[in-house]
Amino acid sequence: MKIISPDTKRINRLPPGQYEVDEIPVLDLGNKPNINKNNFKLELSYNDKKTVLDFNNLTSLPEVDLYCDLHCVTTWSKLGTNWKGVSTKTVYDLLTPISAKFVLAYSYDGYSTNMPIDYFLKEDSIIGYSYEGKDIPYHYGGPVRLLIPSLYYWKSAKWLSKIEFIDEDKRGYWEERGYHDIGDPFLEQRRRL
Ligand SMILES: Nc1nc2c(c(=O)[nH]1)N[C@H]1C(S)=C(S)[C@@H](COP(=O)(O)O)O[C@H]1N2
Ligand SMILES: [Mo]
Repeated sequence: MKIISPDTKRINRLPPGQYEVDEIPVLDLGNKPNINKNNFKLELSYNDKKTVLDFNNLTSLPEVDLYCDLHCVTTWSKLGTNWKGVSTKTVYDLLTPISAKFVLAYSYDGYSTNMPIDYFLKEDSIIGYSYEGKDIPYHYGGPVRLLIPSLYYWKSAKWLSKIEFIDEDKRGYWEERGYHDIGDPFLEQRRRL
């Protein structure tokens, strides 16, 4: 299934305060996690419900093609990127029935980031494993990264390790340091006020 991110259909695709780049900058904490397709595991949890997927389990789920723009809070935007992966809804449904209100995503480099469940479950939110027709390069968060095009790019956790579904919001790495709990680029939700 082909998913076109709704924000790519705006007349002005560039959110306020952003400028366009050609190459996607590499931005992360600088820890280099030892993770690849062979040792990859993704844990899903909600209270005491838990499921673990390896790379093959993940890529056996229905595949989606995503076309989206990326907006980093440091003001660069990359327009028109192509990814493949699994819809976040597909993965969420593996734990069904649950009624979580928030998500905290964790990564193999110690990173984490939170968001409301409705952003996590948007049609263009995916768990990605391919970028521009190839495996996601390690420096861009491969083998598997989260992609939440409706929010600033810090919500798109690279080297994804765990998705915790929760009822009460819990802050991730940048959110604990003052960044916004939602982070909609078109509303310029950069820092908490
Ligand atoms: N695991 C992990 N994911 C992360 C980060 C990080 O430090 N660690 N940084 C975030 C930030 S601030 C941005 S802008 C994007 C950058 O992704 P890129 O390096 O592929 O451009 O990853 C996000 N996801
Ligand atoms: Mo960022």
